[in-house]
Amino acid sequence: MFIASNTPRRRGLTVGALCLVAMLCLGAAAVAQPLNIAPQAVATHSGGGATTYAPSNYNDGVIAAQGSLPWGWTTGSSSSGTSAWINFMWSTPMTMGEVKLFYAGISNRYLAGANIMYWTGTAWALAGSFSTTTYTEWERTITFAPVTTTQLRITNFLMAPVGQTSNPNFREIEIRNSCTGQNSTVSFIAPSGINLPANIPISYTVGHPTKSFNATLTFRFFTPPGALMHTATTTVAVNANTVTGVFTVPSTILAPGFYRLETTFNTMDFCDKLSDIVQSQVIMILEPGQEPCLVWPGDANNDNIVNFGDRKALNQYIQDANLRPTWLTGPARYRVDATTNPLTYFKWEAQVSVPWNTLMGCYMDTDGNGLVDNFDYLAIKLNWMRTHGSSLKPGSGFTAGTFDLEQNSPNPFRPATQLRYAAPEAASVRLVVTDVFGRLVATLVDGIVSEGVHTATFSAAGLPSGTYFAVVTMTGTQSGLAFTRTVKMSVNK
Ligand SMILES: [Ca+2]
Ligand SMILES: [Ca+2]
Repeated sequence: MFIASNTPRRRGLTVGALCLVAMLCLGAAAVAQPLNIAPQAVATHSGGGATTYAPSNYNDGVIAAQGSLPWGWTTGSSSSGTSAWINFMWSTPMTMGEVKLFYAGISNRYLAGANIMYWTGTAWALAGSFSTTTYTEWERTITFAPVTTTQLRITNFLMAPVGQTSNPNFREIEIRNSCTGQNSTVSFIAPSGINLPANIPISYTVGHPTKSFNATLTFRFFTPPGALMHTATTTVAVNANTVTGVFTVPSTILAPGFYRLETTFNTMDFCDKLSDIVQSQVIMILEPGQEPCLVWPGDANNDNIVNFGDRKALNQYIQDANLRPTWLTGPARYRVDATTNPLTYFKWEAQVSVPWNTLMGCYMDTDGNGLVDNFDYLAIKLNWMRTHGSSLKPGSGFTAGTFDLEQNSPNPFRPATQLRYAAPEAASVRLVVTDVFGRLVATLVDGIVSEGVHTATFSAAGLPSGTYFAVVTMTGTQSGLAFTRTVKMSVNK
């Protein structure tokens, strides 16, 4: 069998390749040849034995359509330099701009590089080259500035591991013209935020100025860590410059969270062949009525500053969540540069996150990976003592019907100020004041309070001027719901 079992199949097998497998080649001549392929070329090589291959030995009669060399073909005694080569020759000068190699490694030997040379009429000149350390790749397209010539030569083989001298094992070689066609135009857009249980309408545009064909659009939803959660496919008849449509995916198949919607357009490219164009967009899916939280990595208790208070809050949260696993896992955050910037989730800026089961969960997951654990101390360390101005929403109002802590009044103050807090049910309340380092300054409330609005007074007598934080922690005695809020207070002389 020509095709080894470990050789990956590629898309879009041409007539030539099918013939090659099944030897059903009689009809091939009647089929229009693919465009941009050197016709009537012959291949020779530098190895021992025969130096000229009749194209029909390997293929459907047009070697340049599917230039194929036998399995196990050898470069001969040299693994690099110019003494090993494969030539493609034709009689009428043609413009070439692309060589595609399909090769395979066996017995741990791989093609790690090669040069493409062209014949100027008097000498060989370099057209293009490649090298790789990804030895398991199976195909490589080398594009180069188009050259008009009658010969192309593949040479300067680099084999891996170093020292190997044979068996590049080309399954096929394709040589193409300079591909003067035109690419399809493609684009898509989906809403950046979706509230369940709505559907996700994906608007797309596909078009080609000169060709008609069927495009295949594949939509894939990935979680931030890269797990594929859903795939959908549609076919679009491209018969105009611009074809538009809407493909709808039910969002109920996805849990709330961030997703990267990757759309692959299999369309006609400038070489007049079908190839993939991949675009992506981020979509956030929320439960009805949910709003995203803005996370400052390291500010685990969301009080505007990263200090001891965050280490303590994280400790407490993990301890409280010991018997509540749903508190420790939630939707992972999404940063578009996550694959190229390993520190992106620690960057000191407001990062959008999908809410967790608990109010504080998304802040506690300081590194955004969807898990609250000891690794989240790292963001605290990296952003130690940093402050921001966005969490304290002054004027956002005080809600008596839910757990809440109001901005102190007056503020700034000297000597005393008042803090209102609300509990919608009897609750265990702890209201403390800390300095900017998170050190305890005063305990204002520590015990069970009844349902309703309460007021606590904080006296700064004897304390230096500066910034202080009032931190309230409330847990409903019936619901078990936990709430934490911090307000920043200024003590002035
Ligand atoms: Ca903090
Ligand atoms: Ca985490």
